[in-house]
Amino acid sequence: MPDQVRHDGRVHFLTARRDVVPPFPTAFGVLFMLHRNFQEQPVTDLSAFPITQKWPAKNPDIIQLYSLPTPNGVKVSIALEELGLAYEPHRVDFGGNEQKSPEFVSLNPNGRIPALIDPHGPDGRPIGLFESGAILWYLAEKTGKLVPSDPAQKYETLCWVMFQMGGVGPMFGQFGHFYKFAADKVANNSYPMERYRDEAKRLLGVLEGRLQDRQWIMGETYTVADIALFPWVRGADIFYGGRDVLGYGDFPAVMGWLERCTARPASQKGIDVPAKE
Ligand SMILES: N[C@@H](CCC(=O)N[C@@H](CS)C(=O)NCC(=O)O)C(=O)O
Repeated sequence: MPDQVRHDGRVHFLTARRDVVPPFPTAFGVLFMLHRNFQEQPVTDLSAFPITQKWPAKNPDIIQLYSLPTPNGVKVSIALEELGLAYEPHRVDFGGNEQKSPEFVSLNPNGRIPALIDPHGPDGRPIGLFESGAILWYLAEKTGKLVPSDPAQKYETLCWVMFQMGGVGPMFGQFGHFYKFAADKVANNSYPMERYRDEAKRLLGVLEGRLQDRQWIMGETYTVADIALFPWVRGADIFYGGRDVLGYGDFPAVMGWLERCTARPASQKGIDVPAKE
């Protein structure tokens, strides 16, 4: 509907609907204004993001997530579920190498999931993000949730997110590669598998120490550090079948924490996102 401007001194229908002024300052007028604003807020334009050409947004006013249910992918869907933020998941098909398509790479030059567009980023403008740790941190800062408010605790949380991003993720990933996916390529050389197996076990030992007397990585508060880490400990078992070779039984505190993390309703919802069509 075109904008109406009536110069009768009282009624002003302006382009920005939040500026619409009702003709009478009564309760009815307020309702009238809210109704118009609710109905006619402009829809966010995401056309500046080429990824939306391949994966069109049904609702461009909510967060757009480009992902798969892998350990890195589910970190973001689990955080979004914990935060209760509305989002639209788009499935990126590795079979078709879609993560390397020009449209995907336009959002993440590294060609890996997850990536995300928040239509309501800093200053209310759309923002594109990649790297799961950066996305988790962004969501925590945006909402002030899943991170302690105390500055020192906040940076301690960031240390554990980095521990996952620089340690657990890459090392567990390489372990899975040599133990499961490329086992035939290293059949005559056990060194690569052993190297990453031992490093993964060492990292599990670090986590075991941290979780000795703590419910969560940061103690009483469930944070993005838990969300960054637990999908990898779960994934090394589920995706790589590494439970025995990594000696999960030797890490009882980690196993208890993994159970607590996985049992959370938001984890249960986020763990299979985006679902198979
Ligand atoms: N450091 C990145 C790693 C992302 C990553 O490795 N994603 C994997 C799935 S878990 C991927 O997209 N692999 C496909 C590929 O490498 O082509 C992050 O945490 O976001």
